[in-house]
Amino acid sequence: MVYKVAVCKENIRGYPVIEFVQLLNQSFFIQLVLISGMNNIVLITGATSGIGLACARKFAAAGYQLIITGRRKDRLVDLQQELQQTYANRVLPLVFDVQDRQAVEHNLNNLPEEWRAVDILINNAGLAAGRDSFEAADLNDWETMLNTNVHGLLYVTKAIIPQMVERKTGHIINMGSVAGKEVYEKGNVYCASKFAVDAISKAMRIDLLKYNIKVTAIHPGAVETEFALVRFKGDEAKAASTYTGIKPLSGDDIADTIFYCSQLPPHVCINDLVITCTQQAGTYYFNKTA
Ligand code: NDP
Ligand code: 8X3
Repeated sequence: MVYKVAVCKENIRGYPVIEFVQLLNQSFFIQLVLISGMNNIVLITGATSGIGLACARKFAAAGYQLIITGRRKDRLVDLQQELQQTYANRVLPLVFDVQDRQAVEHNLNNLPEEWRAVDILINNAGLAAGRDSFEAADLNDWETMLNTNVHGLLYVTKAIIPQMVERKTGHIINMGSVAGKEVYEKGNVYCASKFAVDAISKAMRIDLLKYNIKVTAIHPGAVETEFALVRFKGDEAKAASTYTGIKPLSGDDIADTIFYCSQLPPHVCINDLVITCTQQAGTYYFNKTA
């Protein structure tokens, strides 16, 4: 028999409740399902694939209500149905391109009343377009990366923070990259966009300090998602070669890490977290197997 036990968020973030439930579990052989995020709202940009999709599943499993965004409506609708059927969460899919300031503002400034109090914003939508030497790279690719990874993140954040400021609570989690810590050959503007995310995260943390808003930047190394396929514009062989000889991180690895950061007690904030697979150190050192 499965009993669903709803635990208020103040309690679940304190370990005693978890220990209490584990004790119950062991003593009375009762299978309990914790609903740690019940009533909390998480907004995840770029939830149609990879890290964002893994985050959506992770937070849904913990009972969060989810706002999921991306450009591919069919995937968002499928995900909404999957999460609602599996976990009975409320899920709001929003289809927009983060590069389009008007579309971002239209969608996020007109959220239904019950969706306005976003507790956690995961600024994940992003991409690399091309991997070319500076002189050969395509200006359109550069614009796409800057418009998505930097401007898009800013548009979304500006739309979401007013209610966090007003409520004096909230957690913003920005998706950086090891590419935002070290420049590598042919990484040029992708690296620049992630250096910008790093700087913006630091700036947010300082300016939003007075409002009790946590800001965490996550900087992964190679994660096997659709990222490489997008970067190499559908060239599957090139995309696959990104991960040859290593066991890369998975979207789930990053979702687990983000979830951990989001569950810490109110007085604890992980500022900056670099995470790679064990066979990677920084952006250019790999211990590849033959
Ligand atoms: P995926 O390509 O699998 O996912 C990218 C997501 O971003 C998709 O859901 C996509 O949705 C969304 N997205 C891209 N452009 C836009 C746009 N203009 N408007 C709205 N949504 C957009 O890649 P990952 O999951 O790997 O990437 C997620 C983040 O992680 C990115 O910011 C990336 O830079 C970062 N990262 C990735 C690493 C990796 O090795 N994979 C390592 C370090 C950081 P849709 O196409 O439906 O719009
Ligand atoms: C993605 C990681 O090293 O391909 O941000 O730039 S890398």
